[in-house]
This record gives sequence, structure tokens and C-alpha cells, in this order.
Amino acid sequence: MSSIFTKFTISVAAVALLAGCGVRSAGSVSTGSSVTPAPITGASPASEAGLQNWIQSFRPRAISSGVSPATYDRAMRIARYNPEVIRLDRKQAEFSRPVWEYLDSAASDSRTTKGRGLARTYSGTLGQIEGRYGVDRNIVMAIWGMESNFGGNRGKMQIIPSLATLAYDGRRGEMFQNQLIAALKILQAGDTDPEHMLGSWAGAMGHTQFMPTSYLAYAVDFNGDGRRDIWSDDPTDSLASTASYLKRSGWVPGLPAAVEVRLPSGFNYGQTGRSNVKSGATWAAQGVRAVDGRTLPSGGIIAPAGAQGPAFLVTKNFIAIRAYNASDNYALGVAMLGNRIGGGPGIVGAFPREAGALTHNEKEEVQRRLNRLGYDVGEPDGAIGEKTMAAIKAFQQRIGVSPDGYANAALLQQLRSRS
Ligand SMILES: [Ca+2]
Repeated sequence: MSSIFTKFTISVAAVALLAGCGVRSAGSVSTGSSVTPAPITGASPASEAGLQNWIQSFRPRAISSGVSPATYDRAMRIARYNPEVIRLDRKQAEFSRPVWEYLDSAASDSRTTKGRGLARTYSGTLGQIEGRYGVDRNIVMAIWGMESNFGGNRGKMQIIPSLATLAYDGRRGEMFQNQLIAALKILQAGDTDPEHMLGSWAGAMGHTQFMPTSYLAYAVDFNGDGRRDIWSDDPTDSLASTASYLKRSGWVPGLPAAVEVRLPSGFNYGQTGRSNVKSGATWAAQGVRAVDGRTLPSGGIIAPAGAQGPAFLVTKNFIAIRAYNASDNYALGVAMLGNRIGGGPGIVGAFPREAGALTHNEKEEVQRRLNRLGYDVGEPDGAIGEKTMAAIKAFQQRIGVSPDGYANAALLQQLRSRS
């Protein structure tokens, strides 16, 4: 299978060492890097022979985790090394899309129209799911839209070969070994068989892209046919499983996930951040208002494009959506798409589109300069996370500008003139 493998001669002893390394690491909490078969200097682990050897050495671990020998052997019959998943796993996300472009596509007109139509088609099912789990049907629809474009992009790759390759390969080996064991337990429960267990390259399956561990924890058989079938064209079990996931992640019935707000002039942006939760009355007393005039729930305020862009009060239900995918932009995209599918408006406030967004390299430069000024943002990676935002806020406070934590051209200029 692997063209790379054929270029190297790997001795039987080396393969055994490699396999043993994988097994030893499997029980530890180490990162994937320690699973990388370092003993074969210069050689890629990309080899069918290496994978098959690893499968034999991993067998006792799977069995001790509760996978029967029959399940293991039956599933692993279809495991083949897949260089494509390794290529995808290593691909760096170096493009950097402005948040408004992400949200534009998340809650686009076409996706909204499709979602509204399907919400009518599945109205009865969605009502039953909402009745059982208390999760807003429009949010369930939005996750369906975000994860697979309403079932159109569920992924057609067999999960077992993908997960076996990723578990063996090593970069995030431990994580994928756990996912592989979870996938084997799903097969053992009889919900599907290895050939029909399909999904995306990294193991996300079905209409709402459940990883195997999430499936084991949250998937439900809602239509009562005896199988938690998230692979079927019928989305019922997938949608109910998604509602089950959100309910267990703390969903509060009747609470919006995100409410677009207008902030008063002179608002102290040092208060932004989803974790800085205040009651709706406290925000209202500061002059914060919902753009649609509704009473504010309690939550934190985020301004994803800084002081020049729109702001949102985000609640416990925003946090529940983040449990699905730990990204503020994702959760905001789900909330906005759900709002639109339910007949509500999109985002009212204007993003600072004309100002553009920093490139990946410019974001790295922001991080380097913050580090140089003594703010610890860790290894620059061009991804503005919570650590970097906190450092930006501290820097902005120090130089006396509104501490919105947003990395834009003005901030970069301010950093360049001081570092
Ligand atoms: Ca079912």
C-alpha cells in the first residue's frame, strides 16, 4: 500500500520494537509524540506491514478494554494503512479566515433555506426530540447543517482502517487508540458492522459527526428499531443523539445560546469573555441592550471582531454547544444559523470587513512581539486563543486603548512601535 514503505528496509526486530513502543505508550497519558517509532531513524511508520504488526500487538490492550477477540479480529480484517488520513492529519491549517467570513458561510442564505425546508420535513420528529431532551430544535438543525450540510457530507471512509492508521501512526496516537477501542465497542454492540461504519477521515461519523467515544456516551436509538443508527439516511437517531449530547452538556430549555447586544459607548471591553458571567440585570444596568429589545439572560459578552464589530451575550447553552466543538466561532455559528432557521434575523451589527483580518504570519508576529514584551502567550502558532487574547487585553490596558483583546492591524502597529 505504502510507497514510502517500499523505500526502506525494516528488519523484523525493528518492526517488533516499533510495535512494542506503541503498546507501551498506549497505557500512559503521554502525547502522541512518544508513540512515534523513533528507533527507525529516517523511516516513516507509513507501512502496511508495520500496521499489521501493530494490530497484533494492540490486540491484548483492546481485549483488556472489553473488546472481544472475535470483534477485534473481525473488524481488523478490513484495516489497511491509509496514507491519505496521515496526510490530512499532518496538514497544517495555515489559512486564516476572518471571523465574519466563517460566520457568513456558517449561517448562509442557502444553508438557512435548506434548514428551514428540512425543519418542516422533520417537524414531527424534531418536536418529539425537543419534547424528550428540551433542546431547541433549531439548534439541533443548525448542528446538522454545520456538521454535514444536513447529511450531505457525512463522510464515506471506513472508520476502522482510518482509526487504525491514525492510532498506529503516532502523532496523536493515544487519542486515536481510545477512539479505535470505542469504535470496536460500537461494533460489538451490533449497531453497525465494520464495512458500513463510515465517516470522515478522522473518525467523525454520521449526520452530526460523532466521534466514537461521543457515540458511546450519548448516542440514542430514538426511532426504536434497536440500533443507534447514525449512519442511515434517516437522520432521526443522529438528531436525537445530538440533543442527548447537548442535554448532558448542560443545556437549559428555553434559554437562547447567544443574544446579539449593543454595548454602550465607553463600555469597558476588559469585561468581555464568555467566562465573565454576570446577570442580565447587571449588564442592563451598564447600558447593554439586546438588539431585538428582549430581556437579557445571564451570561458573558463576547466581541469576536473586537470593539469595531458586533457583540453577543452568550449563555450556558453557548457553553453546551462548545462541548460539541470547543470553539467560540463554531458555537456562534450554530447559534446564528439556528436563529435564522427558526425565522429570526442574522447578525445585525456590522463587522469591520474593510479593515480586513491579519494573516497567519501577522498573527504569529503579534504573538512573538507579545512574548518579547514579557506577556507569555506560549509558542507562536498564528492561532489567537485565550492566552493570546488575555495578553492582548493586558497590553491594550497598559497603553491605554480599549482592551477588546482583538488582534487587528492597529494592534500589530501598536506592538511594532513598542517591541
Ligand atoms: Ca434506531
